[in-house]
Amino acid sequence: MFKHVAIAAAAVALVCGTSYAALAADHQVKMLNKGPDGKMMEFDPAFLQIAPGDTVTFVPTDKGHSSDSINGMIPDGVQPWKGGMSQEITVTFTKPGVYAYKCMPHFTLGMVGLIEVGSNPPNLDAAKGVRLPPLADKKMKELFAQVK
Ligand SMILES: [Cu+2]
Repeated sequence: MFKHVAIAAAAVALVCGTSYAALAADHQVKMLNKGPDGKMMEFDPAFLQIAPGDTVTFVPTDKGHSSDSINGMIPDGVQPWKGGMSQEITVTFTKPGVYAYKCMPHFTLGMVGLIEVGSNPPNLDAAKGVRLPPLADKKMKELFAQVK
């Protein structure tokens, strides 16, 4: 999966040229046993707003976590990602919208995150309509509140 994502990112860089690649930023999200606010099992930062073309690298600062997109909570036509346990994964985001993701083993403990690509995400209502486990739902509502 990581290999596939890397190839997609290379293809984007090739199509758009070096000037575009130079503008794109990489953002890091740490996967932690204990978040900055003291809560257990968190992505840090759990909410990110980025520009189309930017990448996000999920860093296994602590082991035993993963980053997987949540079905129905990414824009239509976008390829889902599944990072694998304790693996670093870099995902390129080209299409505007919201992208929600989870840590597979800690989904029910509320270990979820949200990335907003661009602004006024067209799939916001669709993403908000997806049912999540109670703790994940609570956290996701906090994250949705930060969408511009
Ligand atoms: Cu986790």
